[in-house]
Amino acid sequence: MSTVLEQIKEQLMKGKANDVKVLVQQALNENLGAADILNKGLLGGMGIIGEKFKKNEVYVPEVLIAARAMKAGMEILKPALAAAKVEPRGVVVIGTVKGDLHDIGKNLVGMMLEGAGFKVIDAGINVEAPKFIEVARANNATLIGASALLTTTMTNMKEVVDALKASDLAGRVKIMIGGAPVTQSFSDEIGADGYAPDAASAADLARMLAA
Ligand code: B1M
Repeated sequence: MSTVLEQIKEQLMKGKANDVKVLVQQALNENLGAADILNKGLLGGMGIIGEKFKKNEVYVPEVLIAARAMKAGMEILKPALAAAKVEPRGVVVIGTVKGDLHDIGKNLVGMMLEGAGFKVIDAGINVEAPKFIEVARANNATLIGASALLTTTMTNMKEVVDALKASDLAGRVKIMIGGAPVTQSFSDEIGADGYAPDAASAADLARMLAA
């Protein structure tokens, strides 16, 4: 792999946003393909951060600064991606369910999904089931990602699953869930398509569900 792509990966993992910007521009000047800069450079670095996060080798702050560096690199890369017609892996609508105002984990999931090549539409916090469906429909989404941090609000995830199944998006859009009190058995019980325990696993799961 080209040295500049390795450097993008390394500086992204260190969260050096300015260096990542300069390196992405350098890679473009060297006529490296936009898809390679994205996949082997930026997403490569975010993927490694995700794996380290799963193994508790890095923590939330490191993931946040790496994601910030990725965004900085994306700003430079976006026009070249558009020109090369590199499409996102899919569109994911994320939100925290009705009654729940916690958004730190949801935002982290959004960043890891972007780091995995998805376009992320953030529906926000306290999102009612019909709004998830509306936003998914309006954005031609591939996936819905619902987050809950309270035992009293995780039950509202079933409303989102049921609303999706009753809608015209049934069978076309999948739903994954997560958040501290959520488990795989709860996901099975309410009929979601998948559960992820952390943000990096959410990106893996999204890749699988969107394949
Ligand atoms: Co709240 N709160 N809180 N709170 N709060 C908890 C969750 C609680 C465990 C604290 C406690 O009592 N020990 C407790 C819940 C108890 C329960 O239900 N079992 C609690 C409570 C009770 C409350 C209030 C009811 C308190 C009150 O007012 N009496 C109230 C509820 C408000 C509401 O939502 N309606 C409340 C309010 C708040 C603040 C506003 C003060 C603030 C939120 C600020 C914000 O989010 N902007 C807050 C905070 C910060 C917490 C704690 C301290 C931290 C949560 C957090 O951000 N963690 C939390 C205690 C704790 O966890 N130590 C607590 C870091 C974050 C990175 O982790 O969100 O778990 P997490 O996300 C992880 C995974 O869960 C997963 O990936 C993330 C990254 O790896 N994940 C997904 C999350 N969403 C996913 C979606 C996926 C896949 C994976 O797919 C779509």
